[in-house]
Amino acid sequence: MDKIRSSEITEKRVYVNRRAFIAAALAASGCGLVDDPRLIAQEPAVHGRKLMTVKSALSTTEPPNPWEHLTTFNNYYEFGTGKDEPARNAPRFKARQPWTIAIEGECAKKGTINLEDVLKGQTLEDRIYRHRCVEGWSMIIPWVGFPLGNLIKRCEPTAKAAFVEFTSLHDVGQMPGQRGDVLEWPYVEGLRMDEAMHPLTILVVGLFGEVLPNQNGAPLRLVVPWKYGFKGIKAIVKIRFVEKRPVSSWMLNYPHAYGFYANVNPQVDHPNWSQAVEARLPSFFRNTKTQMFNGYGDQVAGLYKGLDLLKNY
Ligand SMILES: Nc1nc2c(c(=O)[nH]1)N[C@H]1C(S)=C(S)[C@@H](COP(=O)(O)O)O[C@H]1N2
Ligand SMILES: [Mo]
Repeated sequence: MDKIRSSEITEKRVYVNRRAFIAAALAASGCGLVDDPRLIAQEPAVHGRKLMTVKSALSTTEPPNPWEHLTTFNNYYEFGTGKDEPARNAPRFKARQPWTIAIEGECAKKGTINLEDVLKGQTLEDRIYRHRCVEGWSMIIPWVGFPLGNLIKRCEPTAKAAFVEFTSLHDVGQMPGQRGDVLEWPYVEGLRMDEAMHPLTILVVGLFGEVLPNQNGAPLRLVVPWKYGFKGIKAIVKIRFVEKRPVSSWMLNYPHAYGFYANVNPQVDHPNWSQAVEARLPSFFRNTKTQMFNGYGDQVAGLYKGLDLLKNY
């Protein structure tokens, strides 16, 4: 008993010292993404700044794609439609300090919240998820994040809040892709409230245990692993609770091809290609069978009982 106690004390002292060290490192570097000690390297990281994380039981055991790959093959039309363009154009992007998120609509706690306040009291988890892009490629991605539901509860949605709408930053000066009209800007996505509250749905601030690179959606993005990648909206600046189903950017611009649900479904083809198979990068051969709900059916199929998934795609 005594032994346990003294080890706890030691743990605590180490923890406190580490916090002090982190705070000092932050002051010295002056490069905080947000002014939260957990977001600053307590030790030099390979590509940037390391996060304090815990492992998640909800991770897949498949080996992740390497950092190089995850940060150079991206979809982020604000920085160009080429897969290599976000890696070239997004590093220049400067996230507003502090990064604020507007909380609007059907909730008691409307207002503006700083990212550092969002992160206060959150445990950041390493979540290794399968990622399936609607275009037919897939990767294994080690995200760092926390359940979106934790933030939603703090907003105290009203009984009328049936959906959650997310909006990305609109900043034509910093996002060259917004000068074009491949999509209407800003990028918008939405989830049904029960999808948003599902424990697999996370807000992401990191990759491979480090601070999220710009091309992957820094400083804050959504990840919903049983849906096509386009649901994973990047650079989130607004979260709005609504009664009616939001119209997402891809529904608005290409309604014949993109529905609201965007559940990974090998039986519903894109108008121009089959969704039955996928190319697991770095292979470009579509020889991996796509799984219903991207393999997360055991956890999420219950959300869609009674819904015709051939019509509600
Ligand atoms: N704001 C914004 N978010 C976005 C996109 C985008 O163009 N703009 N592309 C989506 C698509 S289609 C995919 S597949 C994922 C890619 O995320 P990654 O580059 O981090 O893997 O981001 C999604 N989020
Ligand atoms: Mo995608």
